[in-house]
Amino acid sequence: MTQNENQPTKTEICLTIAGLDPSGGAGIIADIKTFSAFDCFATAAVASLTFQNTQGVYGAANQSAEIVRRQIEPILQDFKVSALKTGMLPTREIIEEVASIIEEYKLENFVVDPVVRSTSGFDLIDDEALRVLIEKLFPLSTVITPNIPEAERIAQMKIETAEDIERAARFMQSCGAKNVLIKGGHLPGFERANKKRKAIDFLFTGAELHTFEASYIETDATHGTGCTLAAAITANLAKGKNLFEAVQTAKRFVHEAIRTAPQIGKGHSPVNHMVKNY
Ligand code: PXL
Repeated sequence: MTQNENQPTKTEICLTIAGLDPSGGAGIIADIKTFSAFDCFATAAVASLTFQNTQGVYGAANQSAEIVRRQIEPILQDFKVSALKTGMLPTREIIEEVASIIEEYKLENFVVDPVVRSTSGFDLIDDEALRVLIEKLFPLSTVITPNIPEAERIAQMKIETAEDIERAARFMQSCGAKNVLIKGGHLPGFERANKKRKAIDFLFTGAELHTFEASYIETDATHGTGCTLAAAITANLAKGKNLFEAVQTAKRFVHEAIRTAPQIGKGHSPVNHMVKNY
């Protein structure tokens, strides 16, 4: 492409409020790359600076609610943010601040990834903060995106069957979440139609249930898959897709991102956030 072919670009602006994983696989860096992969302009506010790599999370410097607000307000005073997502919000104070900012600025297209624990078992939120996240952020959300362990902790029940998934989703809707996407990737052997393991996600919208299937990829390259899926949904909502289309596109994107993961690091490799052709 010659330089004259470059035209001013029309772009939607997305915001992530989440943890920073300096090793680049999860959190804000995953979100920024994913927004960019969908040609959205990425903005970000750091709720916690984590210390980690592909092998584990070693700690986190949580930010104050004030520091979080001071990052977000100048962005909102300057830009029209078309969609936003939250990831790791470690404290009650941060969650309350984020909820009031969303209300003050009347932000729409809000994806809540209720991040609870890292794959390696590090607690990313305490019980009180989780309770406030449910109470304050679920009612403001367009969709929430728990995986099975997160849904189990939120609904305080064991999830093993399709009925359990539905019960957990209905509970989360009763807490104010309009739409609930439960990611079934952690369910070994669930709904095996033809013996091949599937990664099935369940989207509950009002009274309806949609399922999204992909073949299960046997791999360790799963660092940041949740962040990447939620960011991809956010970008697609920003671009005007409806929730069903946004989830469908995001699911295909993450499947290909896992399949083409760079296989770096000694632990769980990050996925390929900039994957093409999904
Ligand atoms: O995948 C959950 C997650 C989200 N955000 C940050 C993380 C992790 C898991 O480690 O570190 C910043």
